[in-house]
Amino acid sequence: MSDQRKHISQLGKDDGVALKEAAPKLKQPPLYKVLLLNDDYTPMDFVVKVLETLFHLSREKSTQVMLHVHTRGMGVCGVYSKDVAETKVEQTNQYARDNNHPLKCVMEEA
Ligand code: TYC
Repeated sequence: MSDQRKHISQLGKDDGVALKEAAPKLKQPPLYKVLLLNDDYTPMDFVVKVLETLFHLSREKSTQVMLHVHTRGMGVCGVYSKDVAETKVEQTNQYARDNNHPLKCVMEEA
């Protein structure tokens, strides 16, 4: 019998071999921390404005995050999906460049 004929004769038959169903691969998409880096030149009030306008933090929380970055070297502005994090980083770095400040924003997987 040809190979093709054998396949056709098997159609719809149960040969007694139990096939375990593959476990569903349902991982949550990764989240990303958006981080501000400290530098010696960007004015504190500019950093606070960035946090208020681009990250929608209150004045109090923005001041707290800015001071954390100032004293510790870096700090988290927020945690987002990859697309949103990429946009926040780009907006922040562009806004800093437009205003001639060396402020840098980066992202890392949470
Ligand atoms: N270190 C800056 C200063 O003394 C202030 C600053 C804070 C800069 C946070 C960047 O991400 C930053 N003017």
